[in-house]
Amino acid sequence: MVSQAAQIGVTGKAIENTIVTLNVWNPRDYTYDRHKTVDDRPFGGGQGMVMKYQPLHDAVTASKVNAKNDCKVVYLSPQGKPLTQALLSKASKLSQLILVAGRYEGIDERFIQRDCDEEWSLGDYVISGGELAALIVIDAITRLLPNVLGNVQSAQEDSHSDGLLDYPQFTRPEVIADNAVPDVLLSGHHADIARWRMKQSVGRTWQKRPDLLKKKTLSAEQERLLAQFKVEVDKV
Ligand code: 9WO
Repeated sequence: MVSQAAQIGVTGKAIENTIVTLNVWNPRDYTYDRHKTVDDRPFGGGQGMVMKYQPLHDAVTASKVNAKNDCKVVYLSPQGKPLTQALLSKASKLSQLILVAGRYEGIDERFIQRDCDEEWSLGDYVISGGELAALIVIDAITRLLPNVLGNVQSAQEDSHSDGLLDYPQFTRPEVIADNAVPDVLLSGHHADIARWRMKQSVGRTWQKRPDLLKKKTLSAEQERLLAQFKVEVDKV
């Protein structure tokens, strides 16, 4: 599923251009019993099954042949550290990243302790397996690699790279029903447009994600624009 989905779009192009290599290891290929068993019943009882240590360990070991020192093993789970653009940016500089996708009700804790360097979470929700989470990480990291996005700047200018949300975007037509594009964007005044966009970015972050603003120190200019934004909100 992961390799097929990754053939599409930006990740597919990056694979074609050998900017990134994607390999998939199936722990089932590292089992030695007739039924290729990767799961077993949990000690202590309870519902469901747990992934066994040995097939996971052997699959990760196999994926590490030829690995350099800057290779990390990351387990994707709801118990992980919340994933941020900063963590992704750091990971994009590694020569190899091994993403472990769990299934069933989880994996033997000793694999996380002994074989994984980090545990990452995409958010506080549960999905049925780690593969979809791995795809998201693969996509988010690939687009940060040099020469993947046409415009070198666009990954840096994204939402979250500076800790702020994006400003609103508009394209043709200029008017939809009674809803017109803000005048400033049609003005051709590049400095005014940049100021308006910065005001929208800090303003929207203040409105929608105040938690992000608390982590950030705004410049004097950004503080001024935010104050202006708040005044304009009050007027509406
Ligand atoms: C399933 C389950 C069923 C009954 C009681 C407790 C249970 N916990 C789980 C569970 O967490 N299963 C996980 C499924 C096992 C590891 C892989 N799975 C997973 C990864 N679900 N969600 C993620 C995930 C990964 C990264 N960011 C957010 C969620």
